[in-house]
Amino acid sequence: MLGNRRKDFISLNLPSDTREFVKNKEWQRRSLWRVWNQLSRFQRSLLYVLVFAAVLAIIYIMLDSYKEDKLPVRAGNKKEVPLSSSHHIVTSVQSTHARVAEAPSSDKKPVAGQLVSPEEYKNILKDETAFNQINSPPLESVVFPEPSNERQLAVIAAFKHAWNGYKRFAWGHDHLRPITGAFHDWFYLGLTIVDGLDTMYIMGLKEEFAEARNWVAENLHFDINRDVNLFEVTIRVLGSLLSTYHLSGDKMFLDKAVDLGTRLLPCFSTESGVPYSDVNLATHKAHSPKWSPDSSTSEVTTIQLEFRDLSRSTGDTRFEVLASKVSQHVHGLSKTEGLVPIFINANTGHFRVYAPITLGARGDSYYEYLLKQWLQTGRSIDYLRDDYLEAIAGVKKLLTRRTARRKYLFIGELLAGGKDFKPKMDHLTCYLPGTLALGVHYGLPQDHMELAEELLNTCYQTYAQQPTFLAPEITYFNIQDAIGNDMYVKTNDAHNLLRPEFLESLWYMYQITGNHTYQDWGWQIFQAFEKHTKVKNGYTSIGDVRNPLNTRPKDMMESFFLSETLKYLYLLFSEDRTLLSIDRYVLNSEAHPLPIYEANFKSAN
Ligand code: DMJ
Repeated sequence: MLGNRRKDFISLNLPSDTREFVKNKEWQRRSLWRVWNQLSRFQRSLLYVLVFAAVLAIIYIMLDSYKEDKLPVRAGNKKEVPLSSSHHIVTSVQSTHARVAEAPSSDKKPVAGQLVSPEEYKNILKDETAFNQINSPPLESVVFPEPSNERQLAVIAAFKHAWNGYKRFAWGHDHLRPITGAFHDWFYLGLTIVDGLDTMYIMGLKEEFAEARNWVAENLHFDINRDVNLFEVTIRVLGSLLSTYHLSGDKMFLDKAVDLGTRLLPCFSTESGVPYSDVNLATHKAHSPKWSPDSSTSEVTTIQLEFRDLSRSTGDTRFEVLASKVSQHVHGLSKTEGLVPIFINANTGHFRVYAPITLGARGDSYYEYLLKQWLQTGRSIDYLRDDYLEAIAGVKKLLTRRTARRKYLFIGELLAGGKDFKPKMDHLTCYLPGTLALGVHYGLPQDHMELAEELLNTCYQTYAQQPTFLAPEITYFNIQDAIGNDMYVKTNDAHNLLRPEFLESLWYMYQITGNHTYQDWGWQIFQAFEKHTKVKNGYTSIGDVRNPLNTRPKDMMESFFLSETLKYLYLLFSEDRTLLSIDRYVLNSEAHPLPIYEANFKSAN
């Protein structure tokens, strides 16, 4: 009898989670079947019609809400507005803006796994109407003042030194190997040229900018049969192309950005709308990382500034719609006091619950883009600000501790789903003081500034306590022994990759407070780079910040050294604190400035 039941059940071909239910209620089903058989032909036809009408109604409602999301965007007009200082800068003021694609407040929480169905995704990709209408008005170019002091000139000299080495040994390749005079490729996109574009523009390096511009126009092609990482290519390449378009007014950069952005869209063809981490730019095949079924949380939530700007610069809403849905989706997931695990599955849309919680690698810029998206959209999307505030409260409550001796405040990590605290801080986490200060500048709680100042000091100590005056990649903190050192570094964590995060924070703090100490700290670090990382043909990452006599050079100059590290130093040393004003621009995670849009968008339609 049981065997027969199983057979019946299989022939119905129901999903497995329904089986138990069916087994228990089978007698009801059989009687339903009897009732159905007893219906007249007319009655059955009537039922068919009713079901069909209900399906049609559902499809109609879905299409309607889809159209709502895809109201066309009008590209904005730019106008030149004089600043109080000696230079003029083109503002980001837009006369018309994209309708904000997100839910306006947190009460519209999305359901995990249902944001962009494969069908909806296909429809979004098929809709090229807006795409064909790209007709951005020409922008006027932004004019930056000449460098005004010795420190800025020294940074320019450093940029030229790095650029010359790159030109000589690695032109057209992603990275320079400055010691062996060789190159390194990662995505085969000339990363150092592209990532450095807006830095050259801001520094006024006209000749270098012209040669880079020519290379981009002639040689930067995206039809390459290679897998690239969605996040890295978005922040480094898409971000820089858009930023350089806004600063220079040269539409060639926007055209390249459109080509790239379109090739990245297949990443979103997942069940949940959370993107895959990688995509082949030529075949358009997207997939999870080779080493894991999951995407990194910070990666899927650190593409929104760029995708939104691409939509608003072109009138093609697809980019903003797809990227914004990821933020909405993550907003709807449950968190630990606003803090997120560092892995998320693109198919299920769920976090890997027992993954670590950290503001370092794979977690960092999730928090950064909550605030920056809120700013980019003219502070109009409440849930982004609210999630940011909740997360910072969570950081204070669960992640901050003080060292045993000098009571330095630091941010640690939570392991095992929040159970274990690890007193370890990545250098990457040193972006946070700057982000906190930026939020305070825009009216967020003053106690965030106190947290920012304390963390900034701890980050400074991670540099100052090393004999090279350079911070390691990871620092551990002593929270138990009041006699021992406050900080220690493990051999495997002792490298310095020429990273920018602490300098980034110094720049925000200087722009906001005007405190010259931050400039002096930046100068000390610049000198340490000069002393320990400068080599004949550029600057190199080093393997050990603890030993000035043997720093173990790694023979690698990453593109972010030109894009971020030298840019933040140059801006930090400016006498004009608003050389690149945080009231007009929001900088992406790779230091590429993008315009801030007005909140009160009114659709022209
Ligand atoms: C950069 O590519 C970006 O700043 C990213 O957000 C983090 N890592 C590097 C710099 O350290």
